[in-house]
Amino acid sequence: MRVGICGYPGTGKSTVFSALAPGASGGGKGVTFGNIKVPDERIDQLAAIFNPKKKVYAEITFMDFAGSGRLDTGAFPAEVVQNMRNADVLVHVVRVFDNPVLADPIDPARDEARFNDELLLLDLSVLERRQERMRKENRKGREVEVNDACVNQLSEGEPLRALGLSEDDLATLTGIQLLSLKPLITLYNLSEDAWEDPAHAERRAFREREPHHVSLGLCGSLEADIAEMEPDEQGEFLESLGLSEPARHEFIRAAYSLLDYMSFLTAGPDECRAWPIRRGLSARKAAGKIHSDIERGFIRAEVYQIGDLLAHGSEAALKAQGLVRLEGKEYVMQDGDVVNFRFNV
Ligand SMILES: Nc1nc2c(ncn2[C@@H]2O[C@H](COP(=O)(O)OP(=O)(O)O)[C@@H](O)[C@H]2O)c(=O)[nH]1
Ligand SMILES: [Mg+2]
Repeated sequence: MRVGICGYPGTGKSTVFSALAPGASGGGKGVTFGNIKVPDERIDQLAAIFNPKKKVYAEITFMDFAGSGRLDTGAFPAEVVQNMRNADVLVHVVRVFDNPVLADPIDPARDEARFNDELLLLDLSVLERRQERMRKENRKGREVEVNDACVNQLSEGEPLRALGLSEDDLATLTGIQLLSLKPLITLYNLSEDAWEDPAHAERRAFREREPHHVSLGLCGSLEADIAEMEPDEQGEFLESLGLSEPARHEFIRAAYSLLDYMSFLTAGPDECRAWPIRRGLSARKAAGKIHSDIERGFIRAEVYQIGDLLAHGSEAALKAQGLVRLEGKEYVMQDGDVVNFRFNV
């Protein structure tokens, strides 16, 4: 999962980035990448039983873009837009702290509106050009209807993510990387005072805003400090602030629920591993995440729930109890399924 951190200058994007992806360094053209492992106690539980050579957690790649939107017009530089298009999820960092180098007052509602309008305009210009081209080519069918519906939605000032397009309709837009179609996390970067201020309670809490749009708050500079601490030091500090976990953990859950992600698991003497997939994926498609040969040569999946394994202690015990199921290619994968795919090539 690639998470793009965007926003206006001095809103704390780089600070939030270092809170979410501590210790990151790798760079690209106008973007810094930071990979983190998604904490998952199930991998540790599997490892305690299987003693694998390797533990592999799901990963998230955060991207901190070198450029920001313009404070006056709201527009983003072309290079930043290009980088935004490569993200699976957009994070809009909204400033709710006093930045002494900015004359610009704190105004979260204005910043959100400015950002949303910018995404709509960028998408509209892409889709209007496409509409024009399809008209010239005298194209007909669902592809044209979906494009028209999108242009209407944007013209009414609404993002494409709220349009509720079906999988088939979405497929007609493959490869266009529309920005207002991407799931959005509005991330309020609160000062320590704002964090404690009841007036900002709504911004602090995790909230579902619209379809595929959630918001939550954190205190960026504090979280960046927390992220740099040793684990036991971290625990004490969080406790002293009345927090139960780093904001990063809440953020990861928000991103997973937004993308409707879950993980299935594989376990054996070589590795215990989490595989992130979209909810609702069939066993055969899920097998393809591991290797295309396994998808192509799929025979069946041997599946059990990790909870059953923990209750019975070993695969052998599960088999003896008849708790290992044989599932076919259409089986819908469930969160916490431990799977062994049978296939031939
Ligand atoms: N008080 C306060 N200052 C912050 C916070 N987050 C960032 N800053 C400061 O705001 C300035 C801009 O932060 P930076 O992360 O570079 O912003 P960017 O331009 O959006 O990447 C820096 O001086 C940060 O120390 C915060 O949560 N609280
Ligand atoms: Mg920055």
